Amino acid sequence: MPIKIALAGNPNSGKTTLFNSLTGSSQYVGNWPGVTVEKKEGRLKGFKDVIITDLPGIYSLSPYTLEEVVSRNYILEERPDAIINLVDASNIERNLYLTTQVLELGIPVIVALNMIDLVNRDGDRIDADALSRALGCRMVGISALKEEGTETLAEQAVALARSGERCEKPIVFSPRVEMALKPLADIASWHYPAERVRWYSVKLLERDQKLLEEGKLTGEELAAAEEASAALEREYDDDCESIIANERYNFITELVDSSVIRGRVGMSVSD
Ligand code: GDP
Ligand code: K
Ligand code: MG
Repeated sequence: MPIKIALAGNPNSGKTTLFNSLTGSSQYVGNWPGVTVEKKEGRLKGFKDVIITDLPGIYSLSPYTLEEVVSRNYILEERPDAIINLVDASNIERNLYLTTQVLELGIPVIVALNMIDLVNRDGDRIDADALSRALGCRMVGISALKEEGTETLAEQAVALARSGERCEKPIVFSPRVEMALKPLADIASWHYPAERVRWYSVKLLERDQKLLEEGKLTGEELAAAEEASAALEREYDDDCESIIANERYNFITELVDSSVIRGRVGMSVSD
């Protein structure tokens, strides 16, 4: 069985540039089953038995766009051995929103901080070790365009895929949200493998339509899940999807504040 590695990231994060650099000419392009979204796969240069899949560009793993559904179905059904989450490091705050979700899928993840050439050009500094510790996953700085760091990334991704080592769950949500997730995790653990319980409990809290349509839960479980969501919404006076999204953003804002130093900050004095 070949090793499968998926590339996931926002549109314009450099996925295709990286994909081309990693696979060279050994690519095949088709469509994802049933939809006209382009599917690109290729063999990793220098490795006989490693297949790279370029997933559609997405901002979130919610079920609203075709690209999101294709990406999450691929990840949940095909179970790649590892995910390379490509992050545009010059837009790190926006890009890490998807990262917090990818880390919940129960699949080994390595984050590639791409466009590091732009970060350096602007004199910004990213403390990749601090980010890596807070997110609980490996992290490599690269420039896909200049093909810098890409070999290291490929080697680390393959090693990660072979080891099957999963990331530690970052502490993203508040204690109150964690309390709401607890009964949902108990329900999810009856229906899904342990490593995927986190993903499904968050999706249950959000009343994710695609998940509810799967029909794995009993009526009683659905009612209990609904009550957990409704109770949280009463307390926050907001809907669960927004509550979860806000907590992801808060987590990322704090993380970026403490791990990214802007070289341009001093410029504002003169403009
Ligand atoms: P995708 O939408 O994720 O497939 O992104 P693309 O690979 O199409 O890249 C989007 C744009 O970013 C293109 O203009 C690339 O040339 C550029 N790009 C990709 N990687 C880098 C990088 O490491 N540094 C810089 N400066 N530009 C990059
Ligand atoms: K761009
Ligand atoms: Mg692309």
